[in-house]
Amino acid sequence: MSTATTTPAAPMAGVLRSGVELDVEEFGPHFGAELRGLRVAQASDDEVAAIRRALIDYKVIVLRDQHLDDAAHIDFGARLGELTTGHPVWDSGDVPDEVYELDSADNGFADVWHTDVTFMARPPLGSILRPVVLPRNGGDTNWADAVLAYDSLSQPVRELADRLTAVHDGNREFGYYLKHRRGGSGNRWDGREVTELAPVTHPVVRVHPETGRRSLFVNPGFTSHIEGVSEAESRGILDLLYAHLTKPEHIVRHRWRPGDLVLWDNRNTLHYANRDYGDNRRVMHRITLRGDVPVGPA
Ligand SMILES: O=C(O)CCC(=O)C(=O)O
Ligand SMILES: [Fe+2]
Repeated sequence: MSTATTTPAAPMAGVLRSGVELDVEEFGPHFGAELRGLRVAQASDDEVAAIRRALIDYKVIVLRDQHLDDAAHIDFGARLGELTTGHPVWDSGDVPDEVYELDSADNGFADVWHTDVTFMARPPLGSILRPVVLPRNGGDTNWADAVLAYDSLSQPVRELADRLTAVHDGNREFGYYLKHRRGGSGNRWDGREVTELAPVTHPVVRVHPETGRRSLFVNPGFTSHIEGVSEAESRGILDLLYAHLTKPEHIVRHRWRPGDLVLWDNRNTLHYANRDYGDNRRVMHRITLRGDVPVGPA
């Protein structure tokens, strides 16, 4: 059974959110939207609340022509929630503590499907990303809707997934870096300095704390294995879920322009940045909102 839609993006002017009339262009029925006519740097409290509501409704929100700097990026983020440090272990250098910089010239790529920082007990609620240097072309970012992916599984597989837990391990990606480039002292995360990356366990199906909707909460970037099954079973289950999550009809793709700002709900999406721009440079700045401990179905 497919949940695919071939409807072209349709403008849906005048969607009422938190008392504010938003000019919304939906990318799909429940996933992805551009909000038009907003200036986040000058947004009223009602507009900020409406943007946050739209983030819950659409999971990925695009705002064009914002042209923020780090300070304005951080100010806007802080109006949406509590900010974390940029990353638990990565040192982004000459940027504010809240900013995580991905610079292609410093091996900063995100060309593996992942959900941000799921290797910590409390992964971020959401992320807010803006381009600083864009390649001439290429470098689009893709997001996958993990709610739609859960809902479009067959019932027996949903029921299997509901009962599973998985280990997420940041050592594979950042362990060497933490030990050897940071001398074992990373950044502060969740009130503590990160000195090691102990693997954490999360439910394979996450219940969204605000909507109650279930989503698949595993990702190729950080999930190491499913607990309580054989290695071969774990590999097979994860491969099945990853292939399903990344079906084209579960994905929106964003072509960046200078001035863009994209927000995503990090509790029920995955993302992937295309590495298709040769030797051109691409620099992105991200901030993240503090999240909670993922909860599975009862
Ligand atoms: O560079 C991108 O488009 C996405 C990078 C990324 O994974 C992130 O900011 O969390
Ligand atoms: Fe990411």
